[in-house]
Amino acid sequence: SIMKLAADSTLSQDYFWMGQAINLARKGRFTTSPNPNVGCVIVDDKQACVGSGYHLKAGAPHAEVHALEQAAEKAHGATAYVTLEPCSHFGKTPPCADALINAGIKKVVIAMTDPNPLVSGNGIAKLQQAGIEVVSDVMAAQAAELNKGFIKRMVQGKPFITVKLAVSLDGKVALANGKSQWITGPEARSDVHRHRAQSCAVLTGSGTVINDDPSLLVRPEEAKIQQYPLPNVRQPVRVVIDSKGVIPVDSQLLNDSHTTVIATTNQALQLDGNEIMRLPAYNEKVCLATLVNELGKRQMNHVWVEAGPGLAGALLQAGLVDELIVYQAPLILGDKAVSMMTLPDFSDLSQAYSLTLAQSRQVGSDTKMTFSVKA
Ligand code: AOF
Ligand code: ZN
Repeated sequence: SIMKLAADSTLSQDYFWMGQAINLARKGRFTTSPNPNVGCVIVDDKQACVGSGYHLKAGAPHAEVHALEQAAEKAHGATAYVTLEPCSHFGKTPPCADALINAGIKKVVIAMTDPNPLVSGNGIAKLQQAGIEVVSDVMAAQAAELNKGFIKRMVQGKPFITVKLAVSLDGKVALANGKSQWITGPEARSDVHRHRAQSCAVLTGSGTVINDDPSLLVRPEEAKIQQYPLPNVRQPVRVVIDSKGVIPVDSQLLNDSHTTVIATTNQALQLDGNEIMRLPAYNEKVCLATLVNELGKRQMNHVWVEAGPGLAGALLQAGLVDELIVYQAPLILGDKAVSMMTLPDFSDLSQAYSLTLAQSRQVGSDTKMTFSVKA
């Protein structure tokens, strides 16, 4: 009950401070990859915050280091709240567990263990061996939500894949004649830009490039992100699946100042100024599973897919989709229009893909639905 929660002050304090640490961690969401988002708050025995920080960029100091620097001697005897188990390894920076120990921290509250096999429990063990009390699993689900991509790559070596669809009320993505621009409203389009900005890669197919000639870049003025302009906001890598190598050489995404990766089975394809990723074929097209593994090897945590019904359906059938984000506009396009996914003709309802609705909210005049997809 509420009374019980209020009486159990340590528990409510832990939730309060971890909530603050998670909010801080979120500030790094446009910049930390391939590293995770991590926040840290240091609290003294009078429940005053004496230091806080978050991880901004791979190679730069970890969250704990910023918070300890701010706390200085006040860290002695204090409690540190960290959204991820403090690291125990020498990476681009020295171990945070050592920094916490050396600063005289008395207690460390952690949201979740670090899935990085180099750390994974070693950070907690190191702290405990130094006599520090460690409490774990405080707001674990909220912390994990922040690092879905990092966690998946650490555990499975592959990126987390989100497929985005903009559909009408009747689940259509384009008219029969191919016209599809602006099914959803400006607020939904801004939201898409914010997702792109948090992704390591934006994946599309040759059909989308041929039909729409998109740039697939994050346009800060459309994303409406408060932190923009940040010096180190990075554009996601654009990846185009072009199995046969047929996209026009004058396509926008081949001719701007950012590099595009073309995934192809065409051994002869040459493109100046962009990267060609030659992949094995599967049913005469790029093998999607190999592509996804390759993106994992390139340290991509989160891949955002903006593609037509063919690629979206193929990824779903290959069991490669982790999440589906559908923006549904209050428009009815009719049964001659193009459906959102190309899938085989099912004869039994048991063959249908069954998703789990994780979140639903209104974005402008559209509805945004987030579904998790079971592998
Ligand atoms: C922490 N606090 O703020 C972060 C952690 O190459 P490095 O030195 O930056 O280490 C990267 C690894 O450290 C990363 O894979 C993850 O396991 C952990 N990230 N750990 O204690 C932080 N960003
Ligand atoms: Zn660290």
